[in-house]
Amino acid sequence: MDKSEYRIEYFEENGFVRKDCKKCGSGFWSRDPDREICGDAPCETYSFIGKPIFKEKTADEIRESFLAFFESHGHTRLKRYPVVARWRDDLYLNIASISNFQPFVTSGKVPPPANPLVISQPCIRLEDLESIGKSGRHLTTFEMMGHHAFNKRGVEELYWKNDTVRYCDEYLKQLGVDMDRVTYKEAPWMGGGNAGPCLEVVTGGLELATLVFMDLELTQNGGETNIEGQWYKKMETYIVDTGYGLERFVWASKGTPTVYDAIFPEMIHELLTLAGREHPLETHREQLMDIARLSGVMKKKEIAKKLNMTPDFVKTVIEPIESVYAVADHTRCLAFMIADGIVPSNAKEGYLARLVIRRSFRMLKTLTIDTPLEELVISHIKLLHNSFPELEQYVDRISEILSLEKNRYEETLIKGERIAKQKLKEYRAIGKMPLDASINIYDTHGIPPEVVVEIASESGDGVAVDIPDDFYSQVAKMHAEEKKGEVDPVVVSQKERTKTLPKTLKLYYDKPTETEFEATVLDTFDDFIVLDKTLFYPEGGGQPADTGVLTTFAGTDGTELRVEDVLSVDG
Ligand code: A5A
Repeated sequence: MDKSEYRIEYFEENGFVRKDCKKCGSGFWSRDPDREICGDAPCETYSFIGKPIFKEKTADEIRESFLAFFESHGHTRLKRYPVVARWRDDLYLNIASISNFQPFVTSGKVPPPANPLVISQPCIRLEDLESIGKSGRHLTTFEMMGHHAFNKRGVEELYWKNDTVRYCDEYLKQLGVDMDRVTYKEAPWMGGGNAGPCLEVVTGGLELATLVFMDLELTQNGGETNIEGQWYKKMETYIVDTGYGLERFVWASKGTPTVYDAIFPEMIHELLTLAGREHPLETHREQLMDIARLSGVMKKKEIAKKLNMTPDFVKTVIEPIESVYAVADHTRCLAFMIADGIVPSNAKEGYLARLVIRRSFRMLKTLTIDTPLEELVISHIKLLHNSFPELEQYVDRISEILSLEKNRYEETLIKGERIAKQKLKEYRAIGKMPLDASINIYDTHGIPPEVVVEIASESGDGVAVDIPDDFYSQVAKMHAEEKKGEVDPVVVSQKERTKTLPKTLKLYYDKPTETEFEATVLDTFDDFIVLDKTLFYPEGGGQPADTGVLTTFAGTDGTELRVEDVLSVDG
């Protein structure tokens, strides 16, 4: 990206200097003429741990100060959108405030709901799933505070780089941030067929926000700008897309060892009490603070080496608190996911919810906590009372879904043992089970790789199971990226299985008001039942599936099965 993209009047008028970072080489802007590194991790360690960047603020205070600041500068405040991105063909979860307006507002086809606007949008990102609890800064669920301006050349031109940087500077100043220690790092941005220059706003080693100036679109045959081998051209629209990480601001204001300690200390306390443990902040305060300062710069293994931590210390002090942090995070994620309408399943966003649920079950087990997950999620919802009172409406749904999921999970583990043993036998000759086999076992049968490893070591067959550290991030990424509607492995196996069956007769068109019917079961597999006819309306056209109950006939044992999801597979 051309350097001239970052020649912004505001920088020149306010005494900023441009430098290239001595460590990573990135260009950055700073008020401090002596600064030599960009200030971002991993070039700089966290300097705010134990030494907050500005006066302590709660999440509610930060959110309100941000929304009010931009309101006072002519922006309209919008309510949050759901965390499930139902309006997108390419995403299941809402990953950024700008996602709310993609693709039709950003492409200029539909006018924005207000312009300019400001919002604090709860987002969910699962690609860092394994880092949650460990990195100290990643959350699955976080609020992205964003102000957006949708400009159209010659039609409506509101503001661009200069005002965006000025707003950022003024907002940080208002919070009491030491402005000599703030750097704006040049970091070209691209995603979803668009691109543009971007500034990362960094202080004390922490990236607080990114300011994206989206004005390029991908072209097939040459263009004006080449970024990483792809050609882009200027769009008719040019969009201010900013993202300020709410939780990171709260963390910076508290200087706690992790963002988790800053955001949900009550939840952490509750989990530690249930696990009969103490927070290492009480037992090993200095060590924890030292680890925290290095955690932006190094991996855990390197920190352990540098600080001479014994394997026993890591196992008995660090790993348990990391699991506590992760469960506290996951309960917040599940509150939003289920309240916003996701039902755990083997496909689409339901798959992603199940991933988070099962990861929580496993960590609760290692922490020896038997409190049902639903109770913990409900505790977290109570903590969110001021910010998100709407979540409270869904506690019954959450209880029902999560207790069912627990039963399912236990059944899967029992069934899993048999399946895993069978699969391991197939690999006895080569002595190793490859990664795609583990992914396949997880995807089609829901059996976690840890369970396969356990069974492999018990069976004495000598089959090594290859599980990378980021197994769950990989599967989450795979599922989040697979385009909606595009065939995934689960759908392929369903199609294969149902190929020889007759099409199900759709009773709901002729009898739209009826709610009871009789049918014959043609096949069952995994969690699915195939019927010869049905009143259950399947998911489609953005509408969720019907739910209900199937009861076996009189004369049999009258078993009741709950129908949670309905899919139509080739009719
Ligand atoms: N659309 C652009 C603005 C965007 O999404 N930028 S971003 O990916 O950099 O995110 C903006 C800000 O959100 C980050 O600077 C960070 O403060 C916060 N953020 C991003 N991912 C996060 C995560 N997993 N946990 C906590 N905060 C996160």
